[in-house]
Amino acid sequence: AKSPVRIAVTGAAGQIAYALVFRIASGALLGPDQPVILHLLDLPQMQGALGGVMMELEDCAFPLLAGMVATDDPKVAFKDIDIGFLVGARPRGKGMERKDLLGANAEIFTVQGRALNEVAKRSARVLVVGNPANTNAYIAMKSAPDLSPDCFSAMIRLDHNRAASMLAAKAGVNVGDVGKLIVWGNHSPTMYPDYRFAEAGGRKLAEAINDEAWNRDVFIPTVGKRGAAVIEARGASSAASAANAAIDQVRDWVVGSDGRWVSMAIPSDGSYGIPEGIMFGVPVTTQGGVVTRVPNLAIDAFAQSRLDITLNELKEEREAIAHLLA
Ligand code: NAX
Repeated sequence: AKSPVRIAVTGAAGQIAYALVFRIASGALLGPDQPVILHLLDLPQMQGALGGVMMELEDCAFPLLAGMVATDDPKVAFKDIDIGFLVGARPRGKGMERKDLLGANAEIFTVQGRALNEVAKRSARVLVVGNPANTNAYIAMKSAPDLSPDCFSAMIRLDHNRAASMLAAKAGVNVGDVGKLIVWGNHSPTMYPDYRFAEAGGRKLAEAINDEAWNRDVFIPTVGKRGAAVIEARGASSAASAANAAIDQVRDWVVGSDGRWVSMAIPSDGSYGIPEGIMFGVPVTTQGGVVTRVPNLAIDAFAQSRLDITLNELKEEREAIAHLLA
């Protein structure tokens, strides 16, 4: 039998984690023959609720669940982990400005980055889901100088999946057949869902749709505001779809995308004019844990203007937290 993989989930008593940990334990992440040990981190005042989640995990009698650790200490949570889902974050409170939100989260992700640096496996793969996800991932990466920057990514897969569904519906194709779709940039309404290269069944979707006004006035803003639309309808933010996207992104990362393009926010290598280090959603293929950008795609004037908008936002976020990293 395979030896267990250690997987940390932070914010483990929260609503995304509630949709995530059961799927991890069932084998949806790493397959039906890979045992897992869950390391569950949440704040001290949430340990009671976390205990309830663990009771339910036990009550599922998952054959693959080889152990659980519950803690409020990041150094315990990240000890020897292979995979980390950093879901817990400080939500925006009443009257809190963007700057305050960035600052509060910078504190959390500095502490967690340092803990990862100290105790995680050197091969660890860490996905940041907690918002502002790209900048939180950037902070964790910068706080973990002994880990390769390649150990870190931020979640843009939910945006990618939202875009794929909307595109499939518009083009009248099965969503599973949509390939070569990209979501560029920040996980925020500035993101740029780009279907210029997208295909389904050998057909170019941009040719099938051929409607620039729909792209500009419907598709891009609807994907960008989908999170808000879910909150409006459900009275709570996306949880099951967020957990599903986290599974998709990490599964593709560690197991491989089998030649498919997927979108991941990863530290820039300078390509596409994105300054080095910025966590930016780009098209990638993955194999054996290695992420390879899809290179040299043509960027026309419209695409460039969209890239600039989301890049400028990420530069501003980096600027706002720079003093906290020194
Ligand atoms: P919840 O408020 O339900 O859960 C968050 C949990 O994190 C709570 O149990 C809280 O106690 C815990 N927590 C807070 N600070 C912590 C810390 N320092 N260490 C450990 N745990 C801590 O939020 P939920 O709906 O689960 O969302 C979690 C995060 O995901 C939020 O930041 C949210 O904005 C973000 N999202 C990101 C998405 C993405 O695509 N990147 C989409 C979905 C989601 O909005």
